[in-house]
Amino acid sequence: MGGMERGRAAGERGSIMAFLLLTIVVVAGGVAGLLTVERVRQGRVLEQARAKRSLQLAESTLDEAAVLVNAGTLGENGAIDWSGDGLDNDGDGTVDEADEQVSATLVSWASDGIDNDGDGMTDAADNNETVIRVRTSAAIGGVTRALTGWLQRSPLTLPDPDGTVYLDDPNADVTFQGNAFEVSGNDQNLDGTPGPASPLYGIAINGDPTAVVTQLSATQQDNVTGQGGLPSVTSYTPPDPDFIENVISALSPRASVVFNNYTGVYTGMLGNEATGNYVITKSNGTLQMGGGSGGAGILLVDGDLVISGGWDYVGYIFVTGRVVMNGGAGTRRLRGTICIGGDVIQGSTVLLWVNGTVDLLYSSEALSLVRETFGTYAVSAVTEP
Ligand SMILES: [Ca+2]
Ligand SMILES: [Ca+2]
Ligand SMILES: [Ca+2]
Ligand SMILES: [Ca+2]
Repeated sequence: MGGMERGRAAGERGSIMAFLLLTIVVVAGGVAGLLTVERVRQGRVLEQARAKRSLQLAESTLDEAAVLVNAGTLGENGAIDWSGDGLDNDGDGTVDEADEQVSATLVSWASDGIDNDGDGMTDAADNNETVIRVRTSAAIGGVTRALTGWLQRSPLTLPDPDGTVYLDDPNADVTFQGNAFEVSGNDQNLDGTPGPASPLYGIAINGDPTAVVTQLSATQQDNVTGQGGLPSVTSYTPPDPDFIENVISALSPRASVVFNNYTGVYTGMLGNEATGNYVITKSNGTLQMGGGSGGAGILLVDGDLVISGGWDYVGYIFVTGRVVMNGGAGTRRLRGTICIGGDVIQGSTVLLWVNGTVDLLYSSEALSLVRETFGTYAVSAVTEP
C-alpha cells in the first residue's frame, strides 16, 4: 500500500510540474505575442510619425521655393537639393547628412513652350501661365513623401489714393511758382496717348481740399487737371493712416539700390522704363537728384526728396518728408503717382514746392507695369504626390 501511495503521489507531482511548465510556456508565448504586437504598433507609430514629418517637410519646401523665387535667389526653372547643397539645412550641426533628403524641381509654365491651360495662348502671351509647378520630395528614416504644388504669381498690391499727388498732411503747405507746371489725374500711356483708366484727381489731400485750392493763384487753377474740374483737388482718407511708412518698411528689404544719408546730388538713373528695367530704390535720409537723373520702379524716401534740373521718373514714389522741385533747366516729369507724408520737422513747413517746368502725370500703364514687375509667387494649390 505504502508503495502504491508513494507511486501515486509521485505521479501527481509529475502532473503538477507538467501543468506548471505548460502554463509557463503558454504565458511566455502570450507575452512574446504581446511584445510582437507592441513592436508592430510602435513601428507603425514611428512610420506614421516619419510619414507626417516628411509630408510637413515636403509642404514647407513648397513655401521655401516660393520665398526663394520671390527673393530672386531661385530661378523659375530651378531646383532645391538639401542633400548636396553644402548647407546644414536642418541646423543640426552636420552638413548634407542622411536626413537632409529634401528636393524640389521647378518648371515655369511661362517658358515651357506649352499652352498649359489649353486656351490657345502660350507662355508669355498668356497672363494665366504665370505659374510655376513645383515637385517636392522629402525622406525621413526611409519614409518618402512627395507633393506637387503650383505657385501662382500675383501683382504687387500698392495703395491707390485718388490723386496723382497725395498729400498726407491735412495742413500741407503747397507752393506752386509760375505757370509752367502741370499736375494731371488724366490717364496717359507711356507713349503719350490717352490711357484706358478713369481719371484720378490731380491732387488728393488727407483733409479739406480748399486748403490746397486757396494756395493756387487764379492762373494756376487750370494747371491741376483730372476728375472733378479745375482745379482737380479732392479729399482722401486712407484706410491705413500710416500707409506711407508701412509701404516703405514693407518694400525696403526688396530695394536693389540703397542710399544712406547720401549728401551728394545724384545724377544717375534708378531704373529705365525704355529698357524695361524697373528698380526699387530706398533712400535712408534725404535724397537730392540733379540734372539728367531719373528712373523707373518704386522710389522710397525716408526723408525729403529734392529735385533740380532735368529729371524723369516712371512709377511710384513714397516720401515720408517733403518734396521740393526746384526751378532751372530741363523738365521734371513723373509718370505714375507720388505720396508725400510730410512728417519731417524742419524749419520750412512747405510740403510740396514746385518751381519751373514740372509735369506730374497719372499713368495707369506705368503703375501696372511696376506692379506686375514686382509681383510675387504664393502656393495656390497642392496635390499628392
Ligand atoms: Ca544637417
Ligand atoms: Ca544640405
Ligand atoms: Ca495658355
Ligand atoms: Ca506655357
